[in-house]
Amino acid sequence: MSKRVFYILGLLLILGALLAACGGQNSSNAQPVKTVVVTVEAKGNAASGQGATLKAVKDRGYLVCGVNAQLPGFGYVDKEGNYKGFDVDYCHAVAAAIFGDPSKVEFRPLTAKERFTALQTGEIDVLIRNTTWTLTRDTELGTNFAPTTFYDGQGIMVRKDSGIKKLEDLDGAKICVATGTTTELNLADQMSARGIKYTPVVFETADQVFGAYEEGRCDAVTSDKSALVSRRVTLKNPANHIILDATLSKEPLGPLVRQGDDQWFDIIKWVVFATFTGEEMGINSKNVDKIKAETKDPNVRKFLGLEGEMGQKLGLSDDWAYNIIKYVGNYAEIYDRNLGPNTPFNLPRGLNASWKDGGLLYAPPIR
Ligand SMILES: N[C@@H](CCC(=O)N[C@@H](CS)C(=O)NCC(=O)O)C(=O)O
Repeated sequence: MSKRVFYILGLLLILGALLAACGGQNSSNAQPVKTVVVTVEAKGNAASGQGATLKAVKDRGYLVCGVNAQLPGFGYVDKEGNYKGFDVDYCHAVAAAIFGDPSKVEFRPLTAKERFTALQTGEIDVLIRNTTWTLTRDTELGTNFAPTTFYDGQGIMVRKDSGIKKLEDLDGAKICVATGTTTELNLADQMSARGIKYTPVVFETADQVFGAYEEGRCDAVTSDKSALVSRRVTLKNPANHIILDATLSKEPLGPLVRQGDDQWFDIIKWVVFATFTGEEMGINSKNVDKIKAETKDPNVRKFLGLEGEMGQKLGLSDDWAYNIIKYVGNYAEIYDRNLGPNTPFNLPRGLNASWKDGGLLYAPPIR
């Protein structure tokens, strides 16, 4: 267990003892509330405590962002050796908000199994790697989830000629799955709920999982539907594989930070909201300069840093959101660039549409 988790458990125990001693909130002999100061030691690059992460990032001169390196469209390394993808662009957006320069990022490739430890120990400042928000991860890992950037669900891919059409057809099947994922747990739950017997064939990385499936060592492969669509293009004959209609779970994917630095948590949350807001307001990387020069709309002026000092409230400069939109784009641009009709994935927006178009993306007001 990491030192951080240890300290957090310690804090909970002390708070629990205090509450017990005070007999709860309404007790007549309640004691004055004591402040418990817990020192959290973080190793590696990062710092901890209120405001410490932003300071560490600024002093270092770049953000350290934990990403996937094996998921085309989301987090991968292109032929020139550059990290690309939807999640990777969110790392660039954080860098743009802090430095006014999207390139000030160092990427750390992480497997599903490694990712939480890398965040807990301070090896990375933020994890943006197709990670599902769950209650257990929110409460037991010392991490906080920023708003969901991609609403997903778990799916199953099979060979077209296998005759498998629905979950029940997988009785007795071997199913390839990555360890340390919600995928592994959901599969077990869903199959046991339906009384379907199967053999999980477990690997650590996506390359191993999909490599084994391609070699025919499994009858099916399961992952987030986005990951299936992503990895299908890496198979020899993508058209020979189909994704079943069944959705086994909800997989809200988004960035996460360490607990203990609310300023940093706020920054990551509002970077995500800024990308939603840009789309809501019809402001994108192409028209942002013109709009900034001409607008009289107070909401747009606050968003673009012309009034209201919104950035300073986050510890950033007031053009933080302008820089995100200018250098990385609004949500629609980020989505289309990585997953849209001009990419091999051509993923419909679905739940990932703005609330204005009937989707789930909704940003609180910037005011
Ligand atoms: N969203 C799920 C699954 C995430 C996940 O890591 N999926 C696998 C799909 S095979 C993956 O991306 N593996 C890549 C790797 O670990 O290198 C979670 O948060 O647990």
